[in-house]
Amino acid sequence: MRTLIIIKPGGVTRGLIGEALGRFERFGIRFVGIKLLRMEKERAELLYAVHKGKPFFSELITYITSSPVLIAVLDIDLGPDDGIKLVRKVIGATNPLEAAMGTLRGDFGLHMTDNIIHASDSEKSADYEIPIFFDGDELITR
Ligand code: 3AN
Repeated sequence: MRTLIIIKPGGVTRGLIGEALGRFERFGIRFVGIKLLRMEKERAELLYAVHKGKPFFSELITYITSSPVLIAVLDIDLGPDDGIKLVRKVIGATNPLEAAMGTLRGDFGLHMTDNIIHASDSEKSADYEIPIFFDGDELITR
């Protein structure tokens, strides 16, 4: 299965790219696409479309567009449900204060907005999010 992660502005500016990507690599997860970019407002609003209208929406958009992010597509030798579960286990709970130590958010997250990393939360989200950032021919095929 394939899914998407985004190392958020705080993760990039704090020098946590290697740390974050390394944790996925150690599971034997392969990267099939990687981009460093500064997200435009339009793409950020597409990514977070499900949160439109929520009180934290504008803060989230301002934050994710504030400086470059690293976007990666992961290829995992698991079915969709297990693949998503594994990635969510590596990143931890949304709120860093509740995320377990040993997870990326538990170890490095500061608060809900600056929680270091985004990951698709379902197969459906991954199928929606990947094409926002990658054309099909930009992803490595085996
Ligand atoms: P996750 O990233 O764990 O899947 P979502 O999809 O519920 O969590 O939320 C997307 C992003 O929105 C989170 N990574 C977080 O930065 C932000 N967020 C979610 N809930 C809140 C909240 N109550 N207050 C501030 N930011 C939030």
